[in-house]
Amino acid sequence: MKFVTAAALSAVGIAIAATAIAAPAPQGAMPAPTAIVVFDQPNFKGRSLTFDRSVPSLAKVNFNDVIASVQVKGGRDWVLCEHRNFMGKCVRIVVKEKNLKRLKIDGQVSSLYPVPVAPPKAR
Ligand SMILES: [Ca+2]
Repeated sequence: MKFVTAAALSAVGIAIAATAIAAPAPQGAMPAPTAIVVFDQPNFKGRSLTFDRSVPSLAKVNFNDVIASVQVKGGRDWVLCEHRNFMGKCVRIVVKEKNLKRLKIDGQVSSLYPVPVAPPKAR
């Protein structure tokens, strides 16, 4: 039983640490506004769309598996995921990426969300 207690305490410690990382903003502050511009060509060219909130399915906006470069507007990073509902391989974008081929996720992104927030629940 002592082992179980130690494991439970350890889990609490991890949860507290994760909360501290996910919420660096002052207590009560809203997450900073953010947006991301996505392009279907490298170097911020081609067809583009702008998002200011999570997108569980890029297919719904006719932009599935085409993103080649991205530019973040605002103070929060964004995470791009290979499959819809934030599944599969995911990469974090800081400021911008002129060619997603460098992250090996070009032409594969199907969902995206801004951080720091908990990953949105799948729908
Ligand atoms: Ca995909």
